[in-house]
Amino acid sequence: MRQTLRLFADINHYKLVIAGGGSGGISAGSIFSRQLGKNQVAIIEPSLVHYYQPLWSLVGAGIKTFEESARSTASVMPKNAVWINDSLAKFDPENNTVITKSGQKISYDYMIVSLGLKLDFDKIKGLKEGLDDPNSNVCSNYSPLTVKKTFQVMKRLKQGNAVFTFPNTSVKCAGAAQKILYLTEDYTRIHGTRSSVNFHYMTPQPTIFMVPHYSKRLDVIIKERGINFHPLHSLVQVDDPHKEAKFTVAAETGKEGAVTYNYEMLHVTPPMSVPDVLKNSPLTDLKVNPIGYMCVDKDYLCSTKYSNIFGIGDCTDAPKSRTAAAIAGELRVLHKNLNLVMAGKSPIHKASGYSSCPIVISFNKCMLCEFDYDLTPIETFPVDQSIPRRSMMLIKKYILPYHYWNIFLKGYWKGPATIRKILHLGLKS
Ligand code: FAD
Ligand code: UQ1
Repeated sequence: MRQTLRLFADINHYKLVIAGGGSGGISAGSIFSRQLGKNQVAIIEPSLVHYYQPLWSLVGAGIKTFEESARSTASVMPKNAVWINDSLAKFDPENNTVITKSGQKISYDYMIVSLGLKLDFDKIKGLKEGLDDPNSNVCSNYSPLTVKKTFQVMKRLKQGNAVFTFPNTSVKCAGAAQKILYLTEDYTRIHGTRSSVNFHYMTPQPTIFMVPHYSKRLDVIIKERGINFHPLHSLVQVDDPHKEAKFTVAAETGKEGAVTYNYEMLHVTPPMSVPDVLKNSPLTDLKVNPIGYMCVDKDYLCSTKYSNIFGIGDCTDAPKSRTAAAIAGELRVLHKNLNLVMAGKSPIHKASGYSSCPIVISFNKCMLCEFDYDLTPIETFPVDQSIPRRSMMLIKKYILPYHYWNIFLKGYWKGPATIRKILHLGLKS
């Protein structure tokens, strides 16, 4: 008891607390710490390293190095912000406080929640064992602990089945599950082994991509390239000693049951979930969303329960496609709405649900998908972006990484809406 009192004696107070210092937390922290001044914004982030996760699709194919995707958290921390290098252990929004794992109690006037998603490799039986064995052919671009192995597996692939999976949960960057499929397929063409390898893409979803404008084109691409598409298939077990991946097949296929595929390469997109600290907090409502996302108003991005709390990025229930690009769009709205709330007014600015997914189709071409909450394409460039292009690959490979570290994280990028308006002037309605 005495210990507890002593730990809670020093309550640090900040005007704005940001829970999680990933893509959303650092960029929002940059904007608000610039505006509010020194030591007014605290960012709670346990990791010493910040990753540019979108680069991992290219790291997995040997196009970029893992080191290029990582920088120290200290180096990306906004200079006016206070970095609390700890994990958040409890939200207490009724008292405008949070408690960290080490027992620090922190109070705030306003809070932004940006805790991202956690990877649940352990929800697939045998998957972790397969991933952990450096000599196995099981890999995943989704974690900093596994992404470096993908290129090793890709180089070893000379024949047999190459199997790529999508989980039965929502994920960050849904497109990344298939980017690595196209890159591996292209790699075997470049190295003369394509005719000895069978490619399989397995997903519980009914279509290859959720936006019809792009999935129509992807259907043509996979057909032309001889990739086998297996909708309504969920990975349930990996038996790496026998190089077997087991799937359940949904009734709608007419072949309900289970199937097993042997593999010489297995790339897994793991199931993902909301960090427990958020899932078990008053910021969610498991009756509204059983997954435990933070409940936000999808237009205004504020908590549906607490008017001084906002959510951004992968951990909220705003029905967008979860990407860093979506965060850029959310930042524009969150910035304006939180300023209104700070001035005692109600939020009025509405999010469109903009998201973007650069689907890398080969070593030199990329399809830059952009769409909103309704899955309607809203393309930045005045060309049909469903056509894979070299120019889009140059953007993905060179412009976006530079832009992430130097512009986005510093809070200077709020999505391409303005560029889109300029480029479309007179060309499209
Ligand atoms: P994150 O950036 O994941 O940050 C969450 C932070 O919360 C982390 O730093 C974590 O340490 C911290 N945290 C967790 N628990 C706690 C706790 N208890 N206390 C305190 N802090 C905590 N997006 C694109 O736009 N384009 C792409 O091409 C693209 N490709 C991708 C490819 C791959 C392979 C992957 C994995 C992702 C890709 N993304 C892409 C998605 C993008 O990286 C994410 O959508 C984005 O990083 C989400 O930002 P966030 O702030 O919500 O979460
Ligand atoms: C984007 O804004 C962004 O993040 C900040 C990404 O993450 C790295 C992207 O992948 C994309 C495509 C965008 C959107 C940018 C343009 C130029 C359309």
